Amino acid sequence: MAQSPIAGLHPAPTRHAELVAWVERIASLTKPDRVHWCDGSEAEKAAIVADLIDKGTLRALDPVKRPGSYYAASDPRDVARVESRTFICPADPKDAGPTNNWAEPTEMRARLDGLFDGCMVGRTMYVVPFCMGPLGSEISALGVEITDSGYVAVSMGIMTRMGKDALDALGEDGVFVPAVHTLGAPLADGQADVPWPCNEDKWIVHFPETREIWSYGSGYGGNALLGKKCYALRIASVMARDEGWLAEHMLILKLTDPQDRVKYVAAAFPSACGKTNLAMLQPSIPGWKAETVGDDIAWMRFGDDGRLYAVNPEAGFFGVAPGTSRNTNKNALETLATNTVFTNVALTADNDVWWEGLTKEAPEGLTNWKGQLHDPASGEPAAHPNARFAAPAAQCPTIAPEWEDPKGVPIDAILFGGRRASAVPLVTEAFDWEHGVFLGSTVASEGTAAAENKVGELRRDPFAMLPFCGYNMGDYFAHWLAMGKKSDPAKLPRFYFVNWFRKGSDGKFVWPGFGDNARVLKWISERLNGEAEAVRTPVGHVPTREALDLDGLDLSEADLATLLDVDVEVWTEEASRIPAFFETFGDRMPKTLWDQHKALEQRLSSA
Ligand code: GTP
Ligand code: SPV
Ligand code: MN
Repeated sequence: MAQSPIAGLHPAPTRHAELVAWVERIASLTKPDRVHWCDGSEAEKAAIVADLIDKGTLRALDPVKRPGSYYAASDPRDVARVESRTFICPADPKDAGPTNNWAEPTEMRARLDGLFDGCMVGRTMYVVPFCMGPLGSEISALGVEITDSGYVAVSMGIMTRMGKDALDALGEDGVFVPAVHTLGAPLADGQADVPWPCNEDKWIVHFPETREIWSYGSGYGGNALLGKKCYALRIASVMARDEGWLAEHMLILKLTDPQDRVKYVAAAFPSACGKTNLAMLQPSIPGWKAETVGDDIAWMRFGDDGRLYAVNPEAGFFGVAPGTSRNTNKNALETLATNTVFTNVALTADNDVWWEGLTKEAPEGLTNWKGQLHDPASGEPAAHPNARFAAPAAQCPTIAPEWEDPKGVPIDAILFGGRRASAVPLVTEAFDWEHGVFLGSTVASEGTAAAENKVGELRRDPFAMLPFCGYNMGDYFAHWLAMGKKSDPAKLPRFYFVNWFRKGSDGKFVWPGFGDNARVLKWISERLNGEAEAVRTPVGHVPTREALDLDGLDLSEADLATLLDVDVEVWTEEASRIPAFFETFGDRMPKTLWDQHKALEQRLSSA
């Protein structure tokens, strides 16, 4: 083989011929100045960080207040996932379904060939081997991300098991998902770099049939850290469909009651709707303990005992900063005391970080995420609403001892939720698995800053997977229904629908949320034990006033009515909006869910 002119391409630290050939192919297409195979060591991280500090991408935070931590501010045009630029490209558009953008795969490949040709000129190409899930677990899966962003390489080191161990796990012929990422900002000879290179044009592309990922033009979050949404949800959901498991946008939580009885809970809430916060919850009720297994993604499969086991495929938290405080989520704050990368938060005069909600008043002399002196009178926030932290999960004070257990944890309850100012009660229990799947399929939520869609506008986000399902969502519903037939009904988790975001006539949240969400978890846990009362309503079982532990809460009778009463008129209207959504899936929509809709209408009309 001819020696490549690209520095660092040879020798490769692996005998995996297919991997080496792929890296050579991508290098000859993208034409980087040099190639670096990441080993995941501390020395390597220090070297990449030093280079990023040199370029102005990262800034070291105060080494006493925030050891090992860095600050980055993105280009203002690169602040969140870009759903309009995200594509799922199977041969048949029907297999992508009505909720995904699709492009003909041959045409898309030709387009990508053009975009990636020379895209890394002047830059280093990092080869980042990673493992999603605990190393050595049967549930885990391997990937290799090629990226020309040092920030992405460092972030992947926090968010995944990255480096030599993952490469070793691949051996000489292990299966990996190839993921190519570029900022789309080649540097001509002598051209000065910018702190946050990116391209106006962005393409986040998935080929589910060949299990490949190509990402162009963005350096932010889910667009660029390809192990996360691109692999662990979009590609993994396709693998899961084919292999009979589930890849979900869910937190995983361990709940221990005062009698030391343990329940494991998974919960799917749309982006920026409370997963990280519930996963790290500090219960406000005495005797109850909550521990964290995962905050964003769950991979679940049935064990030999017929129970559904979940693992967190990630090794870090990429969480929303704004709104995080001692009062709302002290465990998150303790997690990010060290070794954290903050992006698009505000910088304090003494070289620490700040965001809206961290403290009541903004400190003097803040630099906002755009690099300007913050003016509190401007009405503009100092931190971008989608500002985030990347921190190692192991640093979380409430991390569960079993969070890396290769067999996962057995799930007792699956929660759905979203931001709903009206209609949806605090908590509802599904009648059975099929009704639970129906509830998941109809999730709607008010938009957040996590993606570029309109903030506040209500949209359907079934199973909180709208932006993350790698195939036809009608088929996805059918897959969930089929999963429910794989085990004894008594061993299946039960489904619940929660809503922390109900607003009163004053426009304020009625429910205190955060640590008080433990009260809802308590009811769920007691329901699972057959100990708590409920009212049967047309939409499901809702707690009686007495069954919900409201001790010490200041809620009026009117507040409780808002939180717990099911208004038949409002729900008849809600139900009438479901068919238009279901119809978009045509013949891919399972009849079972249409039957569920009909049954809901019948329960409403006879209520
Ligand atoms: P992604 O990482 O985007 O998938 O989001 P997430 O679901 O993990 O959301 P996260 O927990 O980061 O919450 C997003 C925002 O919702 C933060 O600003 C939180 O402070 C706020 N939030 C979370 N839980 C509650 C709650 O119980 N009540 C209220 N009112 N706000 C909450
Ligand atoms: C989300 O948007 O659901 C996130 C952040 O968790 S990102 O990694 O950017 O997808
Ligand atoms: Mn998420």
